[in-house]
Amino acid sequence: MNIPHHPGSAALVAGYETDGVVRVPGFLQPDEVAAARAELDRYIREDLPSLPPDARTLEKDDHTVRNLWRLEKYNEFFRALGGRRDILALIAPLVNGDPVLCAVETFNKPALIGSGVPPHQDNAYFCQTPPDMLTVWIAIDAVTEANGPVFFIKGSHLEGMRPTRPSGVRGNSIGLAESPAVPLPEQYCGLLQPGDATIHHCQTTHHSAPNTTPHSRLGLLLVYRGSHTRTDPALQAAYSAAAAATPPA
Ligand SMILES: O=C(O)CCC(=O)C(=O)O
Repeated sequence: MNIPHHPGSAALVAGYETDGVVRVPGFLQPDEVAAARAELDRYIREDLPSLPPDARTLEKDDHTVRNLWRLEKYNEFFRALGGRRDILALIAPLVNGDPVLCAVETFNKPALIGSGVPPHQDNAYFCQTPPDMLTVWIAIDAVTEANGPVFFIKGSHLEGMRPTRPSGVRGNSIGLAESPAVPLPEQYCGLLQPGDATIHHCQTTHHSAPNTTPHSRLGLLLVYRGSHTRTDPALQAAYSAAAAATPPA
């Protein structure tokens, strides 16, 4: 990781607090990206077939991986990555406390068939109060305008939780009841080179389009909360209902 003035870069913290999303170039070095990719390939090939269904969501072909879930539980390499001291030091000021690794997962967005992600706020899934929780979204493949980048609405994290509805999308079961009013050209598009990352707040509205290109758009996600957060029963009830409709959520 090569972040100016890390840990606790003032610019990074200020950008995150104002916008609810920041870009971190070079979050992983090229050799670290290559190691993560190799381990994901091996894990999908050798481990995934014998793991429970909650380890993944498949695309509509019922074969290609859309998401890997719970890598922190099922895989030592990714549990160790999520526990790296330099990463925890970067995250601590953003979650206003001691970071707890909650999830390591992927959004594979495979070539040609990668499905879209409806507009949502992650805290509809995480259900934490106060909302001191975030996602580090690391590009393993290049993310281009064409292959389904994630669009974020800057500042939306400051406006609280919006009404939700079940989306019916496998892997993203709960979405916003109403589409965001901000036009796409005014949203922040997370264009990334391999190893770059974005960090977004759990209330930041975001979404992505399907990938119709011949280029895969693999993202590796590390999710953290502050150790002081607690589950909000109202958010949890809405999430459980949506997840039951399209398992695993
Ligand atoms: O990778 C994507 O397309 C969507 C990612 C997402 O929804 C998230 O990071 O919470």
